[in-house]
Amino acid sequence: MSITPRGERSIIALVGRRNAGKSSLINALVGQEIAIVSATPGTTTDPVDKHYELLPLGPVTFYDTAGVDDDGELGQKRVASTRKILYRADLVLFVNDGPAFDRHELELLTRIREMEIPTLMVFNKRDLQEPDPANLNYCIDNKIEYALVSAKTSDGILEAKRKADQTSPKISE
Ligand SMILES: Nc1nc2c(ncn2[C@@H]2O[C@H](COP(=O)(O)OP(=O)(O)OP(=O)(O)O)[C@@H](O)[C@H]2O)c(=O)[nH]1
Ligand SMILES: [Mg+2]
Repeated sequence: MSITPRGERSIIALVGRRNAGKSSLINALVGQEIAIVSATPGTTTDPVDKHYELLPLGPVTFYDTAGVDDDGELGQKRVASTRKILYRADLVLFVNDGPAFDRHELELLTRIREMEIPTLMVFNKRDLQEPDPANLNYCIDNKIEYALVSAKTSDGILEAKRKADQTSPKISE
């Protein structure tokens, strides 16, 4: 059982491309529909925080964020908001739904590594497709733990929670 330091909630940031299933993953992790999900890319705009008691991690605050590939002037502002969240994150759940990482994802991954934030790569939509081999290699080369899940069927979600707990020493201490 994990206890958060200083009695604080641990901050978990969900990042990734639009439509990757970030909001769906929050719902699957907590087993409730607390985040808005839709097939329209760009559904989550400003970072949304949700408090939850998540075993085995303890009390957490999820930050659901806008897609890192959001474009245009407004999109750029949303991406900047996502980046700000990183400064507060104890754990990043990086969500990818199959395709090879694009430049937005690679740029964000580099930043996250530079900031040394514990990261679990979550390959979502495994009911539809396997992750691109290049993405798996990226994780292996950079020693990033990963989990394969379907937020839709909840397949792999328990294992992802266990890995998230192990990935974040700060949360598990
Ligand atoms: N088949 C399948 N569909 C999924 C899965 N996870 C999410 N989806 C669908 O993918 C679409 C996008 O899901 P969201 O959770 O809204 O994705 P998001 O990353 O929050 O998207 P934005 O907020 O637009 O950035 C929705 O139509 C979901 O129902 C999954 O594991 N399997
Ligand atoms: Mg969303």
